Amino acid sequence: MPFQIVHGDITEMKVDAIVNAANSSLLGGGGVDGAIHSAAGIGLYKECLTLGGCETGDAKITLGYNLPCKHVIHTVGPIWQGGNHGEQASLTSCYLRSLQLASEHECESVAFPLISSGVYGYPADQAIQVASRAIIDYLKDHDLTVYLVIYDKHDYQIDRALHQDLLKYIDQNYTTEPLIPYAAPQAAPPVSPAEEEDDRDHWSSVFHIFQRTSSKDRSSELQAKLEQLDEGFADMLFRKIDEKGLTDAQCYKRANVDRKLFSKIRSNRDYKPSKPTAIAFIIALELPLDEAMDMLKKAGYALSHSNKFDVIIEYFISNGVYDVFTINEALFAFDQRLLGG
Ligand code: AR6
Repeated sequence: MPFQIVHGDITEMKVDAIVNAANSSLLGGGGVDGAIHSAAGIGLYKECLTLGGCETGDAKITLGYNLPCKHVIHTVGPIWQGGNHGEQASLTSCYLRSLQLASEHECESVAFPLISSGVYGYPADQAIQVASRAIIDYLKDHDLTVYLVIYDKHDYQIDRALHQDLLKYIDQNYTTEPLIPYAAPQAAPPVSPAEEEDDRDHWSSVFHIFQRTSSKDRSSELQAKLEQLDEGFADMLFRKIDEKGLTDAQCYKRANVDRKLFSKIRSNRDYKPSKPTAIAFIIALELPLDEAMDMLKKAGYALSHSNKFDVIIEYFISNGVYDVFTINEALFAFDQRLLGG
């Protein structure tokens, strides 16, 4: 998935590069900087000594040493001073410069912490917005997988009004009851050995007659049915892409789906996507709920009210919100799987 928000410790990310929220000396400090230096070991500190520091909004790159990543990109975020001192532009620049360095060093995957949102005091909700916007913008023209690693889940807040509205919708629509009332099976009455023997004889003769008389008819009937299959998921996807006048790239980028995965679907029309991937395409195509249900069915899925993920998706489609990243922010806040593939 090109852009993913994950919960965890950035020092454990197995990616090509992780980004460090450093200070201008680049010689270590507290927070994520301290965690990265202590996990990487003295080699990182020695290389940082050669870099000559770094300006706010800029970035420099080193090796990863004992970390599971190849590179560490060190960037210096702005200190929050109320928001009117160019903080947003500096923070955007941190993401952009880091991503440019990652591309120059042929990194295919990069993980960011929430730069400036700790010691430097940038309000976490605004820091997430700046980070997401900068990353999504960059991904419009670059093939890269980018993770935004949220260390403390409390830092993560979506828009308050959206959150309230979603809670209300979930409350009204989410049910843990099955949609069809469940009837417990009745215990079968005991069967005597003689009755069992009769039963076996009966079914075995029915089976032989069925096999002898109708196997030819049945196979041609089945053949005919197989030749008249309904349009499949991939065919509907490609038809809709054409109808909407989108290019393939526009579609998979809007869907937050990796180019390689999209090529797989292009070359194998029977490809069965995962449910979050199927929904990501539905969102990219901006399908109304009835068409969304139809397309999901073609991939073998449905939306149900006994699944929180489904209720959240239904909420966004019903409200005409077709931005995968906004939906993913909400899914993340409610601990659900994210869209894309
Ligand atoms: N993995 C991912 N994120 C983390 C981790 C971790 N292991 N540890 C903390 N965070 P901060 P800043 C999150 O203070 O605000 C340093 O001393 C944390 O929850 O590390 O840019 C530098 O040397 C927060 O959301 O960086 C500078 O002097 C985010 O990382 C100064 O702090 C950033 O918090 C930089 O301050």
